[in-house]
Amino acid sequence: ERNPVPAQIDALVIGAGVAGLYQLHQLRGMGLKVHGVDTATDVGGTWYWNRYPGAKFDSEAYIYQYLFDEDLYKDWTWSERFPGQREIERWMHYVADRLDLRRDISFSTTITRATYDEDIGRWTVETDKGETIDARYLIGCTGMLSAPLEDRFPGQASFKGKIVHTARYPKEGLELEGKRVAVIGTGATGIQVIQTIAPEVEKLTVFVRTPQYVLPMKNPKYGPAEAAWYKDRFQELKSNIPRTFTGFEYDFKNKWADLSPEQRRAVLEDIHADGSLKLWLASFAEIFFDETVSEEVSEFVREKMRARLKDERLIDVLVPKPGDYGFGTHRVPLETQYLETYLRDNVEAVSVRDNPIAEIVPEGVKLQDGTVHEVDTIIMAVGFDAGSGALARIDIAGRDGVKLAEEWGKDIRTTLGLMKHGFPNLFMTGAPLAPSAALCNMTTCLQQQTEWITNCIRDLHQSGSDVIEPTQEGEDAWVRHHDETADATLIAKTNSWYTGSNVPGKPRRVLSYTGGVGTYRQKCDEMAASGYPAFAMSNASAQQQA
Ligand code: NA7
Repeated sequence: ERNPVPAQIDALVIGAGVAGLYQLHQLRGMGLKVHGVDTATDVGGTWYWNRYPGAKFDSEAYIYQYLFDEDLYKDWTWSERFPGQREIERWMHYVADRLDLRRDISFSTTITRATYDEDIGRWTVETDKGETIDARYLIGCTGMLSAPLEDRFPGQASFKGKIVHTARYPKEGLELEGKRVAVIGTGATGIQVIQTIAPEVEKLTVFVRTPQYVLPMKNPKYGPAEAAWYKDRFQELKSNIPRTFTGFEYDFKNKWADLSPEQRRAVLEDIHADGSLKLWLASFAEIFFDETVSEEVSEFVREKMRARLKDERLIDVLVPKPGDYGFGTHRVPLETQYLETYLRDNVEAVSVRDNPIAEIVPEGVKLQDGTVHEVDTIIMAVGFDAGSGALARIDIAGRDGVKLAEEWGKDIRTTLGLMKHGFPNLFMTGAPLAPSAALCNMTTCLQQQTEWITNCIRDLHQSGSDVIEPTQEGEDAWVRHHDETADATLIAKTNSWYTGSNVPGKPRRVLSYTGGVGTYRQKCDEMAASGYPAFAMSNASAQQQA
């Protein structure tokens, strides 16, 4: 049964994933009348939608959990270091049950339009069910990587077989056994799909455009000893994780210049053997800034990859080339026997770097040179309109009827990644110019962002106001700081969803704040402690009464 949406509330939370659930819980705890909506039929967000074969964490499960409630944390036990989607989804259900959240969420409900009324300082929000909600605050917990690029190729509708984007993989699954399957894309998603389905399918054809740096995952099962090991450290995790550079349990400790070549090699080998993202997020911070260090660490990873692939043609297709881009300037995927998958007889890697996919035809995938790869099923692991995509797909009109999609279509700007000038009382999480999936363990960042929003609304009310909006100057200052920080990194020079270059026409900007999770937190805290100098506050209710 779908919960009806209330007509008038204090806050509407869009999205029932990691951010939305906690946001709802906090605002409810504050005594606000708050309601959640989600297009999905249940909670989970990313972990509801991404049910493709092999979907799993690349963050250690015990650091992906919420840290705001010790019992909530300790009463859940993971089965392995990097669990899969089913288990993560069960965890999210556990959270929703424990906090009794579902009663305040309308599922199967999509927000189509939101219009700000300046006279009353409130949002009028419309759903696809024809309902209207009048809300003081609109909070987009819509996800950083939740707007899939579903219509990627001409001719998709003509395909005779099944064609799916990984983030819309059907709940009941797809029959892959005995099928000729194409996977397009070798990002974190494609890699998980490829290594998982290869043994099942008759033939797997992988279309590879940009080869990836990959790191082998070590995924031990967790028993009572491991559970005790992380649960006993709850307080330590709670105080350390939010202060690291990337919101993981580890941080950069080594300085490249302080070590000899042998010592550097030893550090890299040691960290590589950890089988986690540590080589990326806790080896040498210089990989993000210094071309020489970047190249040396990149070569270290390429060497590991070449040794596993052996075959020269596969190496050519699957291993990044010097000068392409550096290790860690794109999202680094963890993998399990991913490279070895290409050594199987039923798996073919097709490079589409110089001979791109031209269109989908009824029989399969057609390349620019006219070659058609005939397949029964196409799995598109082609990614997302990251950061701005999810909110921009809603028709949001702020002050003076200004449209968010149009603004972001010209230039993607926010203040602290939490609000946008021209859009009073619209808060967002996982949004552009805040730390996010690019360089942050998502739960760490989303907890901090939702907590900031909650505190902001509390401060606003305490100051006798009910409308808040970043000033133009405030926003300019954040964008400037963000850009200066981002432009000092090698990430700014690369092409991927990190810079928006995966979406044709999207204005280019490093989408994620690169100054570090701990630093960002400090800046957010200072903004609040100093009375929100980058924001203007007012009281619409009082003005209305006057
Ligand atoms: P990504 O990382 O954006 O990867 C998308 C992949 O699809 C990537 O290999 C792309 O190649 C490829 N792609 C996209 N369009 C095309 C076309 N037209 N032709 C060939 N190949 C194409 O998305 P993921 O879902 O893997 O990961 C997203 C995030 O989710 C991930 O970072 C995690 O944080 C979770 P390209 O590199 O553009 O050449």
